[in-house]
Amino acid sequence: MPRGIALLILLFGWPVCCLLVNVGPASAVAAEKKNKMASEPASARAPFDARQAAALQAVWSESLGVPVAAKNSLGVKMVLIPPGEFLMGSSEEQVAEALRMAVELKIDENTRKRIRETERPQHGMVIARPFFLAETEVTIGQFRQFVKQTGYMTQAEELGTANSADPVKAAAGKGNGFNWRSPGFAQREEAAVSQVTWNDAVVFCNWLSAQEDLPPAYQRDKQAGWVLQEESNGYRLPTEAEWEYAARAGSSSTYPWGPDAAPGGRLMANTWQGAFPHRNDGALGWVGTSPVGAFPPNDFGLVDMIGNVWEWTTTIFAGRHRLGEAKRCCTPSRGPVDPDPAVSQVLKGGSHLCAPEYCHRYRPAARSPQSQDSATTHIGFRCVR
Ligand SMILES: [Ca+2]
Repeated sequence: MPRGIALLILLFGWPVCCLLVNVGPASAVAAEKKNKMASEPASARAPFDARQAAALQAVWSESLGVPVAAKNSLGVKMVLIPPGEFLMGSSEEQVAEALRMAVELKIDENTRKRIRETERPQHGMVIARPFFLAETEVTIGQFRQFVKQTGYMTQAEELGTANSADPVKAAAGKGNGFNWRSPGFAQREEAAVSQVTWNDAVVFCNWLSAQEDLPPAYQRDKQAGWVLQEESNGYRLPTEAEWEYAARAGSSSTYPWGPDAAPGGRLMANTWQGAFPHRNDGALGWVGTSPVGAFPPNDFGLVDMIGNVWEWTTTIFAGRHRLGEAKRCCTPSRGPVDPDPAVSQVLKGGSHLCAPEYCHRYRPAARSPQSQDSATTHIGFRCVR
């Protein structure tokens, strides 16, 4: 018996493993399907714990014949995320709790409205196939390699402006010269890159694909701009569903690590510490972005999914979760695509600028709209393939 299957039996019992030998009708197509099902491990079904997450990764790793985590050409560790089902969005209880907290902390009505509306309704989501997600956000050092090789200029560099690192001065951000090299605070090569637009992120993903002779995930169309190539296995930005599923890593709690933001006082993510926006004590001493991996990993082994920088996704923002759309997610929906101020992409995860009394968004269910041409100190990205 393969070691992975034995692990599944140990953790989930025989009923789950019986799915591995499901029998279908006796036609050629059904036989092929049967063989596929017989050879594929069972999908994950949230909630599951750290031990189960590791076992699922191990059994899928064995089935696919690839490591659970392996470095790519850029030295980025790509982590195998097994397919599975989970509840996406916030439960009614979690929304009520977030709103109770919002009232207590006197959070503005706009933020309350977002919590009240955008994370609902909670709904089942199926991630139909395994994928590989970068362990970390793209770092300054990695982005520098891309720029060095291509001579690429980010949109903020071309415009000569980006948002200010100081939230108090953010409104006066025109012509400030901030960009990924100089976001407005000191940063190390291992820090998450920021001040990059959705467009910059797409170009980076295509470059990374080219490094590995993979077809580009985005192709430029004169009318439509960047168009996602669904059949490509190149690097791209994750869908919102992929991102949330990977960030939860089996957890159904408010935070991936449990119900409390800082269990026992332990900081779990790079979020604003202090009285926003006038005093920032820095999370673990990091003011602004932190080096990736400075905070504990989640149960899939991913770091900084919550906090540090918000992360671009390939999903277009809608005010509520659209239940009418196909539930079997993984392949992103087609489109949008050029940097268009009128189109907002979903951001996930919250950032170093997120304080409880300001946004309370460093939760996997939280989502924020951002126009494709925005470059700010608190938005970055990671790639998937
Ligand atoms: Ca992040």
